[in-house]
Amino acid sequence: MTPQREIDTGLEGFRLWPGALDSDAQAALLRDLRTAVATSPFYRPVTPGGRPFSVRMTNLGPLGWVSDRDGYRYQPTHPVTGEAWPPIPPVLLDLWRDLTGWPDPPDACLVNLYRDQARMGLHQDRDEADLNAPVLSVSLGDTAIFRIGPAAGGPTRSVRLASGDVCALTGPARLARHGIDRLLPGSSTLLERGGRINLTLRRAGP
Ligand code: MD3
Ligand code: FE
Repeated sequence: MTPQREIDTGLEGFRLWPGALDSDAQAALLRDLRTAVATSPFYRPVTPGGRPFSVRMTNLGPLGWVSDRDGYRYQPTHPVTGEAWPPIPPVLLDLWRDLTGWPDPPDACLVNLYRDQARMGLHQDRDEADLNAPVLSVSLGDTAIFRIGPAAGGPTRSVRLASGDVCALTGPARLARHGIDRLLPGSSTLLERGGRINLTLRRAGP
């Protein structure tokens, strides 16, 4: 793996390591994901209002984030198969330990699949029991235009997240408003059919 160089984002608590995963590490992680989705497929959740997300999702780890007519929550099983989520691959547990230094390992990893026009509106992540624990994100595939701004509202900035980039949301950035405006199609050849996968490691449970 290439040495991890952190860049200054100018946004307190938003830490970014461009190219933290080299192309071999990206390909290896993609193989782990293919194994996981064989039993825990991507599906399309709906919002509490009943609108389908444009992003398809699955999860890894003891807990997974789900959304349906009853709301948002973390649960131990896949809502379609009823099975436990597959384990979080060791390489992701190592990244979490090395980059966040958080004393406990993540207990949830949401996996988002973006194809074509998929996007994610501005939101906050606040369904986790301990909102002081960081979130760590790994991007694979086409570059995304990521938008981030203060928790209280106000001006947002846009940041490109490319394949192999890893970012952490810590401290004051943990409750930042953020979303994905769009992809840059054809910017990566990692995924055979194009698109992007984002993995977010979290501490969800108490
Ligand atoms: C800032 N995912 O899964 S990753 C999400 O690319 C989510 O799929 C986006 O937002 C994606 O909730 C963005 C970067 C990211 C992840 C979690 C955050 C930024 C964050 C949590 C708090 C603040
Ligand atoms: Fe989010």
